[in-house]
Amino acid sequence: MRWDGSSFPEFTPDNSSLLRRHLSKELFEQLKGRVTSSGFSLPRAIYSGVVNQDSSIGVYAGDAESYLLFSSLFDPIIEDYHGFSTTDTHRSDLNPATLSAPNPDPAGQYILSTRIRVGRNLAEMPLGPAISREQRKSVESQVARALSHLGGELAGSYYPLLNMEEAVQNRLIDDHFLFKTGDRFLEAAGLNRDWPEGRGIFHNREKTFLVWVNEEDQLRIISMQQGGDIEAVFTRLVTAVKQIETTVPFLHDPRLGYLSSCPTNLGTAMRASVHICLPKLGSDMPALKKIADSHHLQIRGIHGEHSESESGVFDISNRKRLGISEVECVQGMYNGVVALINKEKNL
Ligand code: ADP
Ligand code: CIR
Repeated sequence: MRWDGSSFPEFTPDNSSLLRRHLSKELFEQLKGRVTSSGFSLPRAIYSGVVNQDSSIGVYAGDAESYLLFSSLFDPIIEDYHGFSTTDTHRSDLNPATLSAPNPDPAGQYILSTRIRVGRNLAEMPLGPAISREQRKSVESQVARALSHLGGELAGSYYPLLNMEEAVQNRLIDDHFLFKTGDRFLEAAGLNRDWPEGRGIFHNREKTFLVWVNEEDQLRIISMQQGGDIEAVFTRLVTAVKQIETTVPFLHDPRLGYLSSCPTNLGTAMRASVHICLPKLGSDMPALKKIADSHHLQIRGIHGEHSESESGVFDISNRKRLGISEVECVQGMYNGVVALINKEKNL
């Protein structure tokens, strides 16, 4: 499907995106002529959701100003997704001491691996959908330089996608370390322009600390390891994020927290997940969904967003990221995972 952006888009009857729910014809007409200082417009913000009618959200911001200029669309979407209203203020807690998440599966029967990531973007830069080629290259070099100063367990190397052998790239993707190529939602959002230039991955020797550069957000800072030691994964992430922020100032808003290109990632920009094997519960999806919903958890497939589960293994993570602290994101995921394991044991 193509759309030239000049008139209110058509939505298919089965479209269940937040874009469709919150964009009226009147609102479209009111906002369509506005342009931010980096040249971003409403048609560009919603293009991904218009050409991908199976989008769950369907909008992207091009810069910090997008969240203000198009707030009459973004605010209701943000409230719908995160339960965060225009009078709420985001809060942060990156103190591992306030997290209580002892390994819920010390025998290693259910949890295959734990991963916690945050998205970050650079202050004074447009977000990915509106960034220029030169700005993107500048982000890459600033981030690669900052990461080269990390020491101890976090020390590693930066690997640009541009020079990477295809076999190496595919192996990293299959092993859950690297982002995929050619995501159609990102493509339509303008996030894949000039691909693969400016993109890359940094990781330490053990691949327990990784940074994606210039994918959906300029940085995705990731801590991951085998098994269910959630506290260790969180502690490593916090140590890294604090160190990186001393050299690379991040784009941050007093009300919305860390700013991201997708409104689902505002605030903490944190997704804390486990890959968990639930063969019995997983064969009764309504029952699994019911427990997940009661803990505000999202269920993804084994290769991330828009992928399927395989062999009873699910990716279970916090759904909300804004209006709750980082510790609350992880604590919520932990509490839900404990409930899921208990249910699986009793089946
Ligand atoms: P993101 O989490 O960055 O929003 P995705 O959902 O696409 O993006 O996931 C990115 C990659 O991380 C995928 O390969 C996915 O399988 C992997 N992943 C997510 N959670 C875990 C986990 N707990 N253990 C191992 N890999 C994981
Ligand atoms: C959609 O609307 O389905 C896609 N644009 C992805 C939405 C979820 N956002 C995300 O993973 N950052």
